[in-house]
Amino acid sequence: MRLLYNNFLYDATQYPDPYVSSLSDIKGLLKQVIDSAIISPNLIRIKNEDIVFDVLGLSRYLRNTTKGKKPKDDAEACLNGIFLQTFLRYSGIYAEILSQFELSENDANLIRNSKCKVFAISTTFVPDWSKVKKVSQFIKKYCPEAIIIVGGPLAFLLKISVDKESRNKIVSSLSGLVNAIITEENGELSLLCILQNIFSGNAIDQIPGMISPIKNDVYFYNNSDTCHLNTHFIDWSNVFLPENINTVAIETSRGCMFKCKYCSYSKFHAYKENPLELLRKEIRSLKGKEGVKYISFVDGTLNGNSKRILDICKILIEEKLNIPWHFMGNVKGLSKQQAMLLAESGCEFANIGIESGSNKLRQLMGKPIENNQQIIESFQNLHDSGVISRGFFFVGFPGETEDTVQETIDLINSMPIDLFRVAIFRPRMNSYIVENNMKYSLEGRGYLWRHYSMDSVEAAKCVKEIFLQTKPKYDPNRGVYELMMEGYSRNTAFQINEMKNKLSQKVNNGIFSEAQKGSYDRLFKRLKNTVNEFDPSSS
Ligand code: B12
Ligand code: SF4
Repeated sequence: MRLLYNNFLYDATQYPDPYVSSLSDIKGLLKQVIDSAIISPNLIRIKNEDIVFDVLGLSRYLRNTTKGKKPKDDAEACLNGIFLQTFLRYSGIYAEILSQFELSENDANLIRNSKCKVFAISTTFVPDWSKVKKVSQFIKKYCPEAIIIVGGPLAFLLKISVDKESRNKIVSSLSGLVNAIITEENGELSLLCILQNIFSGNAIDQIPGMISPIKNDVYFYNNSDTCHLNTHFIDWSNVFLPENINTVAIETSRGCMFKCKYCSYSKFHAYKENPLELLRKEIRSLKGKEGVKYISFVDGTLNGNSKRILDICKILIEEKLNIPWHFMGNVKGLSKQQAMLLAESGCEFANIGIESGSNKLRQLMGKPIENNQQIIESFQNLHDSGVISRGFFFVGFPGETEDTVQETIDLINSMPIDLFRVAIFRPRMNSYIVENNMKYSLEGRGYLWRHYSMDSVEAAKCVKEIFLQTKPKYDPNRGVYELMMEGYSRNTAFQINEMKNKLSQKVNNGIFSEAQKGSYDRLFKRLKNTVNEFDPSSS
């Protein structure tokens, strides 16, 4: 719970905004955002207990209180490190992955005792530079002679969108800690070049594609280096997966062919497809890989190219991999044939960006969806083929009003959707909308913003309204998928999630009053029985 709050506070206070005059203003407004939206759809507070849960936490709590067992947290293998490790191996250089996200005391020992003195930090999941500084300080503490190289999406932004003054500030803050910042879209070639120079005892302060914080000099390539996705595939039989990893990520293309105006990803990454023969080899290498229960395709829009997605499904079928998978995609071209092949090849979840039930608002967003009928038909196709459909919406794009929110509610209630999520709009740095903020009278960042038709506090209230006025199909983070990963059957996972949603809806509708107490208690008891009927922790 605290983590969630921290994320919110962090986000807004990081970028104090002209339209709120003081930190207490920020905190006050944030509290309104949080109180309006988050407690209801994502979390539930259990009566007489001062604990707030998401659905996975709740199911574990109910089980643990009766059985006293503590389940482990599973995790997904992230591709940033694995991809670079694979690339370096192809070039004859051995690299080890130290940690996916946080560094622990165990890592401190590894750093201290390691013979290796070159460390690469990836910024793939890092939203700001303070984290890079913290990680570099951690490494230097245990290995003062470490050579630290930073790369990935945040570093790429230094080249393409950060002004000179801000760039200098960032770079100087890393002076004495970081030896090279690779600013290429991919950066593998620069990394290889730096490593070769280190191994042959040469200086590394003037390599194309990097910034040297020591000299505060920039050596950009004129053209971006190429992405090695076209020539390399990840051979999973050679990748070490820690015990808690049950899902592997696969990327078959980079960039996205669409240009939604709120998106910060597609703008700088031209769409590139990986040859499917490499995918076939990668899939083959996964066969029999221990511990892998799931595949997560991380392409921006896996089914954006309607012909290619059929070929991908055919490869999965021909290779008889038999591992369930999920993807992020679009309704465009999601025909009966596509849905059938998705199902036959093991696709379990289709995560589809819909964003809004208003045709007009979607057009303003530049979302490649023709009309609500197209959404309904494609979800029907998924439903008929047995793939779980999960629709993603958000509230607050400029132009959003109470009426467009009502259209979203009406669409969710009228479409054959299995699960959905609704988020509050967040203006993303480098998206079209932020770069053209004047056009929308858009001010603010993170979860604190306002524009000509709405502000984030109102958007948060609308998220809650959508949750309260729709069927109980809301799927929070750590929801149905994670319950299934824990061993619950699809049916049971859906039941648990629905009951949690109904409970949250009742709580928000004042069911805690004495007169309605019985209804809450009955529902809670049923939830408890369902959770305990099957005990995944013993499976
Ligand atoms: C999948 C995904 C997730 C999944 C990850 C699950 C998994 N199993 O991997 C989940 C849902 C968990 C997730 C979460 C988040 N994500 Co995310 N995610 C992605 C996504 C779609 C794919 C990432 C990926 O695997 N790419 C494939 C790999 C091979 O590419 P790569 O990591 O970019 O690495 C290449 C280059 O960047 C470079 N490179 C990377 N690191 C380094 C380091 C060095 C030294 C060098 C030389 C090169 C280099 O080389 C690699 C090979 O070419 C990207 C968007 C995208 N399509 O890339 C967003 C993306 C990475 N996510 C993003 C964000 C912001 C987040 C969150 C912070 C969101 C949030 N607010 O909670 C969280 C952070 C999670 C955490 N715990 O810290 C942003 C990052 C922006 C940035 N850093 O500037 C991205 C780019 C999306 C966006 N909005 O633009 N995410
Ligand atoms: S489809 Fe998704 S990844 Fe592509 S531009 Fe739109 S939001 Fe971005």
